[in-house]
Amino acid sequence: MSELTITDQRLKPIAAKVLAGERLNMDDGIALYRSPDLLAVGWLANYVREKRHGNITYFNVNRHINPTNVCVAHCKLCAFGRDPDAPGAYTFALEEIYQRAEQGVREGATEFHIVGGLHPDLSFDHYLELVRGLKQRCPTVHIKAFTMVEVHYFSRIAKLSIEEVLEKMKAAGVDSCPGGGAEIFHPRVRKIICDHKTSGQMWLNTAKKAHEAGLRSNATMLYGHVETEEERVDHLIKLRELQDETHGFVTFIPLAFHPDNTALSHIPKPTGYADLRNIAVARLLLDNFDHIKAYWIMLSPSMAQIALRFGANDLDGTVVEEKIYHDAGAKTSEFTPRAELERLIRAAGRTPVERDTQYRPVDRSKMPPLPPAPRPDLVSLTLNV
Ligand code: V47
Repeated sequence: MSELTITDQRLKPIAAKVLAGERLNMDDGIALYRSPDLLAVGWLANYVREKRHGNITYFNVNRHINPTNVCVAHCKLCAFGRDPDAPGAYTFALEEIYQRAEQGVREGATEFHIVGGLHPDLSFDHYLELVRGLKQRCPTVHIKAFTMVEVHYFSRIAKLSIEEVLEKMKAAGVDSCPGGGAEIFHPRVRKIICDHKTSGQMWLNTAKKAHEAGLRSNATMLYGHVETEEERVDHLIKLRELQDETHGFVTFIPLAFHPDNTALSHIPKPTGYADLRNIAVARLLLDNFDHIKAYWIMLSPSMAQIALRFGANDLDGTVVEEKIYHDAGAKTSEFTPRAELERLIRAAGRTPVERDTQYRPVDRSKMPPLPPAPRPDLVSLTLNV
């Protein structure tokens, strides 16, 4: 590693704590966000990252599936959700989801990442059937499905406790949960960007119950809209406190707000500087999280590559089809092949390791050959509900 050079005197005591492996506090977090010396903040985050993971950078072969964009939440931050009869509203039939999943298997996917809108007319049983059908058809693929917001919504529509919902999800075949819907926990911010959604406290309670039920999950933070630095640090510390209790979080993913086509389109996009700082501060504050993900779809492949020197140790996956960010103006591709992810990681001076969802290395030479013939293009089957 290069030498640490600090031009901002306020960072010196924080650097001493990081080098001694001591926990950072709220004031340290705020100082890291406010420091003009981004390179020193990045150096410290990279120090922690290399201590944990050396040169390794993980990626996976996955497929995102968004079963519906119909959503009752109407979050101002979102460009994806639609009313049932609005132009562009869609709900995939189960058969269409299975076709997409089977195509994913032929492409070598080890994970399905499933997140959708809060549909007013689909029952919890429909989602359980979706998962059961996926598990039956693709038994070796890890199903990472439903955010804490969806879990909370299922409990309301099915009139079941959160614990009962989680047990039924597990029994159907859900293996873990994605980290979406966390946004910023502070009520002031939620009132502006996602007024009708699950509260921050409820998101945390639900994650705690998921971990207690044996489902591990990811965590996210949406930055670059109306939140303050204090509210970001508060969010990270709340995640760290829950992780101390449950050790159920696998990965943290900072998500940059994309304003296009949202009710907050007047807010400018976060800059590259903000992207790198959020990765770095997360790595430094979340001392009990193993992994920090630079989600290339959200950051762009080039910025995600640089983030691998600012604390991130994972790029996420091949993805294939992505709607939430692309509806909000993301200019990235929806798919990056495995070889390109490896090339990006190597070009950043890191060692690529394909992982499964639990971060176990995937050895393709020991796996059965992929099914040969790709199926013809999917026929669009729209469910009228
Ligand atoms: O919860 C929605 C965010 C999230 C916008 O767990 C937006 O591995 C920016 O959580 N601009 C869903 N962000 C995506 C997500 C995720 C992504 C990748 C990996 C994992 C994981 C989880 O996307 C939402 C919300 O925070 N979002 N709209 C927008 N306009």
